[in-house]
Amino acid sequence: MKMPPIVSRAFAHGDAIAIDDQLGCWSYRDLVAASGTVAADLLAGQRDLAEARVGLAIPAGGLHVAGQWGIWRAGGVVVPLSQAATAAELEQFLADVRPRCILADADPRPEAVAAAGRLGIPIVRVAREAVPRAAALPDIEPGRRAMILCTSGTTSRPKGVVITHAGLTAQIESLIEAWRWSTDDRIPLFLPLYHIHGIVNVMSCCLWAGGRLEAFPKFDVETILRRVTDRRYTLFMAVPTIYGRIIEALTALPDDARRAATAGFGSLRLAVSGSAALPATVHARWHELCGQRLLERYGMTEIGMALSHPYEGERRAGTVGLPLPGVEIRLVDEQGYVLAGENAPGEIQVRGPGVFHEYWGQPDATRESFADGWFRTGDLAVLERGQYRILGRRSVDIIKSGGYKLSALEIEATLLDHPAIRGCAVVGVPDDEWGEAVAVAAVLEPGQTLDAPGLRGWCRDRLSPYKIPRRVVVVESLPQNALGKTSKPAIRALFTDRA
Ligand code: MCA
Ligand code: AMP
Repeated sequence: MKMPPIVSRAFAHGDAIAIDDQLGCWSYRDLVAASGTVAADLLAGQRDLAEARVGLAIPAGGLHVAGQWGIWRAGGVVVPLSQAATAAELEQFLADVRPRCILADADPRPEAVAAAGRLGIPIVRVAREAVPRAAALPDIEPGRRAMILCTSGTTSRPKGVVITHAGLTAQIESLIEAWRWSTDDRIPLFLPLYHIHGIVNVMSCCLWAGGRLEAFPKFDVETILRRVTDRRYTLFMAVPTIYGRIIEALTALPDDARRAATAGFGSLRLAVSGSAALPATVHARWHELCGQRLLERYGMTEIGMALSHPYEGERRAGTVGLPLPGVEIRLVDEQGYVLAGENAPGEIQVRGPGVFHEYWGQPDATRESFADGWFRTGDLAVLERGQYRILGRRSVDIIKSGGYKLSALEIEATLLDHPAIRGCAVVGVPDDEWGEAVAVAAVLEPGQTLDAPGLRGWCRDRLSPYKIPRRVVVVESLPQNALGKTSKPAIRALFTDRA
């Protein structure tokens, strides 16, 4: 029988501890057994789910993995659901992907229950103490679809990124090799499990290698400082906002506690930053405090990880290194010419077995996102002294905040429903904590007023917390460019000039 490779590897890891979570610890054997029960229940006598989509709304931990592997073993496609999304956001994504059911633990988020209820999608509870069940399981060929992730794009509606089993395997094997994962590795998992960073780089690589994962419901700086001081981990992966918070917390500690905590971080064999640009100041301060150079890497939902500082060698601040194993990179200028050599900026295009399969139900968007078989990332970079440096994004409508990719157009479409707003333009503005913060310039209906706290309150049921505008400016009219379109650079200047 052909199993998803991560599951067949788990058989070999046997009684080794795979996960510590709120429910205790799970051996690899436990995960195999629990995922077999999930698969048997999902199949309910059927031979193969034949790529039916199944939502996954279980917080990080053994039960989440049992759900993910169970869906795969039954022949289904995993659709991880955001743990931060509002019911309206979930409903939009679920209506597009149409899962046959959603796996949840005993206490699903009300937002997921509401969205599923409105669409008539059943919620299936998964429990650790479920009576073990087994079923004949289908062969899982590598080319089959494995996962659909929700991503923001430059259109206002989010898209589903479809990744195959072969794609996931390629992404994982590349990182295992480059970052030297082994059975001795121990890593905390606090990143959300609806993005590649948490799902692949941390969770799947660790379980593939036979390492040990400690799962937390979310990032909490005090808990992490304690655990790192106690030398619980060998590896650490996070977004720049989290490194910024750790530095702030370390700096505020009394001398003795700081020395112990920084020695803990310094003893990690590797600490990786990614999902957004790591400010050079954070890179330098981390080195000053912990005596260690952060490894920065660059990736995207559609391609997995593409570029990385070397494991051994120079980790230059402001750069993201070179292509990872199995990944091909080229830079292309605006006329479509492939750039050779250094110091010529162009769009990053990527080719390799880890690149996604398709945008769910959007063949045109899929076709348009490739040029001669190369995926067009929309990110600009330059090769300088042997390493790539990211320069920014082509589209002003993509915002990166706290490591999350946001669509300015999606946020604008929601804000236009606000009774006081006649027109608006959303931009990302530089922010020390979040990388970029969401800001909106709004034109109001006659006689109306608008302030940031009031708008935040109104947004709470409509947008995930990180999409809610932090800064608001009311304008008479939106500045326009020479073509008569809203000028986003002019709108950004409204905020940066005031800062
Ligand atoms: C939350 N808040 C924000 C933001 N997020 N304010 C401004 N900008 C934001 N982005 C506000 C909330 O509304 C709330 O405000 C307060 O901050 C605390 O919110 P909370 O959700 O508790 O925040 P947190 O738990 O402290 O979260 C910060 C975080 C989190 C840990 C940095 O954002 C995070 O886990 N980010 C990682 C995302 C990630 O993994 N991205 C990978 C995707 P109030 O108190 O007023 O309500 S990218 C990817 O996968 C690609 C492939 C790649 O390259 O990696
Ligand atoms: P997502 O679509 O959520 O996977 O986010 C991918 C985007 O995050 C990329 O297209 C980049 O714009 C950005 N990104 C990821 N890693 C880095 C990095 N190390 N430096 C700068 N930007 C990054």
